[in-house]
This record gives sequence, C-alpha cells and structure tokens, in this order.
Amino acid sequence: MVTGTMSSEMWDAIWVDAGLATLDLGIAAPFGRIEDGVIAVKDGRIAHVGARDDLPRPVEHMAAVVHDAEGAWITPALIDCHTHIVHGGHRAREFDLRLQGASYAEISRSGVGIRSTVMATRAASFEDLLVSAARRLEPLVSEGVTVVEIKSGYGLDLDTELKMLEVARAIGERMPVTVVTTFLGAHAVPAEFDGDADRYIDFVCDEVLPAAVERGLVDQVDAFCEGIAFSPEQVGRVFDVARLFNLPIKLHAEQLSDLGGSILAAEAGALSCDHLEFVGPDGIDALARSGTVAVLLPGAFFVLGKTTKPPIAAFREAGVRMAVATDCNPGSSPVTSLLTTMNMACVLFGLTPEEALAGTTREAARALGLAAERGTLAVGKAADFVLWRIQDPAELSYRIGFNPRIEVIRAGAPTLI
Ligand code: DI6
Ligand code: FE
Repeated sequence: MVTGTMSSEMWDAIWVDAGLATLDLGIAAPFGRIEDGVIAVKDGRIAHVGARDDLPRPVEHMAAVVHDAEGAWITPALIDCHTHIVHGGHRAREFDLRLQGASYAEISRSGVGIRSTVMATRAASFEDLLVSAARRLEPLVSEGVTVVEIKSGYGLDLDTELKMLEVARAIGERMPVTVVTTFLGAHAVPAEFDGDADRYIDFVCDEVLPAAVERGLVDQVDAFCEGIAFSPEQVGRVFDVARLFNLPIKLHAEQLSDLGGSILAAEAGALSCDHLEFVGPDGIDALARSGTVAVLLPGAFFVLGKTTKPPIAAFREAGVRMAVATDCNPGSSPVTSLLTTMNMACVLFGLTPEEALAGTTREAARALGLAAERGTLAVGKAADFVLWRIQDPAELSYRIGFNPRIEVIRAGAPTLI
C-alpha cells in the first residue's frame, strides 16, 4: 500500500494541488498517477502520498508548512544510473573522424579512443577533474537528478583510478546529489599492458580494486565485455574479486557484438547489464530470470550512428526491467541531459513515455540497488522529488531542449539550483 500515512504526528511539510506521478507499481493508473494529490515529508522521508480528498483533517492541522504546488506535476527525482562524468579532456577530434567514416571500434583499435581520455585524465589534477565534472553535472542537477552513478575507468593505473573515485566522492559532498561510485578498472587495456590483457586483469584484481575498496571508494564493480575490451572469462575474474568484497556488480555488455556477457552477469546476480544492443534470446532469458535491469543508453546509440537497437519488445515480453541513462562520457555519449535521453529512448528505441520516466526513476533506482529507498513516491522512501510545470507526465519525454523543472526537493527540502 503506497497511499497512506506514516504517523499521526505533524508532518514537516506538505505539497497540495499537485498531480502525482508516483511510478508506484501498486497504483494501476498510467505513471501511477494521482490527479489531485498531496505529498508530505517528515525527517527527510516521504510521510504521506495520496488524494487530497482522502485527508482526514484540514492540511493546516497536518503539516507545519503547506506548499501550494499550483497544479504542478510531481515525480520522483531523476536518477542517472550510468555515467563516466569524471574524465579529463574531450574527444571532439574523434567525433570528426567518425563523421568522416571511421568506426568507434577502428578508432579504439588504433590506440586512440578511450586511451586518449586515459592520458588526459592521468594528466589532470584532482581539482581540474572536479571542476569539469561539476560543470557537466550542473545541467543534470537542474533537470531534477538527485542521484548519479559515476564510474572510474579512465585511469587504468592505481593512482588515477583512486583519484577518479575520490573526485566522485567529493562531488557527492559538494553538490546536491547522492553519488554511487562504480569501479571500472576493466574498461580498456592501457598502453603499458598492450597485448597483455590478462596481465592487466591480474593487476586490477590483485592491486587496484583491493586498494580502492580498502579506501571505501567503491560501491559497485563494472567491466567492459567486448571484442575491443575484455572477454567474459576476464570479466569473470573481476567479478570473483567483487564477490570476495561483497560488492554488487554490473556490466557493459553486448554493445557492439554478442559475447554472452549478459549471461555471465545475470548468472552472477548483476544489478544491471548496460547497452545490450546485440543481446540474444539466451541473454534476454538470463536477465529476466535474475531480475537484472537492462540499462538502455540511447545517447551512445545516437552519437555512434548505430542501427542495431536493443530488443525492447523481447525485453517487455520476457519481463526484463528497463532503465535509461545518459552514459555521459567523452567518446560515445557526450550527453548531459537525462530528459533528452528519455526522448531518445522513446524515439530511437520505442519506449513509451511512461517506460522512459520509469527508466530514470524506479528502474534506475533498482539498477543501483536502491529500490527500497528511492525511485517512486511511496511512504518511507527518501523525500527526493521534482515539481514540473507540465500538464501531463508524458511531456517530460516529448519535448527536446526544454526544462520544465520548477523545483527540486531533496531529503524533504528545496535545493538551490
Ligand atoms: N562503453 C561506453 O559507453 C563507454 N565505455 C564503454 O565501455 C564509452 C567510453 C569511451 O569511449 O570513452
Ligand atoms: Fe558506459
């Protein structure tokens, strides 16, 4: 039961005259909507969600502060569950090369691609990385993102992997977002290990990942399973270490080809498998069985000019849950708008606007292991939500380049943006 009340004491604040898109699966209406809704908070958590007519007493007697939402729609705050937002430099030259016909894989094999960002990230100071990442994060925060996942993976040496994760943690302290850090040491083979991916995986497993965990810098572990990166066998070795440390796992899988990474990840109980354009029927079954979230990254599909789409209809049929994220990174997805990404998920992949919004709220929370805490408007969850000047929640996926956010509430209080 989502609509309901936590206790009869006074709430800290209540919002009235709002449409609520709760995204709660317990409410059958599209978007889990409640038309003339009220939402109350206490101690940073949602204390009540329901229809105004169902309140037993006048609102003034129920909450210390009454906010008039003036007909706004309220949704859970957005969650960007897959980013590489901390990195040095840019790859505009590579963009130009791709426009002239070079493929992402060719550029990667010629030793540029991710490796050029590795050089720039190694050369950047902690402060440079922090400032540049904060600039990219600002537009996301302004669109109502209050949780962002940030990966390492452009250091590929001990010091720089640690530096990236420390920057990610610092962002969580200095900006109005909750940061989930992901160790992505197995992102690419760095130049100093050229031709010896196995030895690099040894280094990641024996030295880098344990050191990062010991410093409390790792919330989750990811890897890139692909012909231009690591084999399922190599990824499996990284997952074994993650398991030793009791860390949740996720995987970049089947972006450019089908190596069966999704099956490996699903069988290892991964929270999410990300990209999945080339996933086959066995991978889809494995994801459905394990409840692993398929994280769709239409920004990368769009920027790389790809034509093979993730099998959305088959995901739906099998009951695979779908999240949507920016994949904000300098190579394949220099995207800093989650609303635009939702539009791409609809137009390019065929999601419904409801699936796109669920993908950046409820399912994104699940992809980060935060479903009990976040992602829907439900009593007991963190009071992170957004007021939007829209007439229907589908509008969030429909417009491009337009930000209808009125206000972002984080832990029950308005944020300054
Ligand atoms: N897939 C991605 O989307 C990013 N990494 C990956 O494994 C892109 C990395 C880059 O090109 O810089
Ligand atoms: Fe990625």
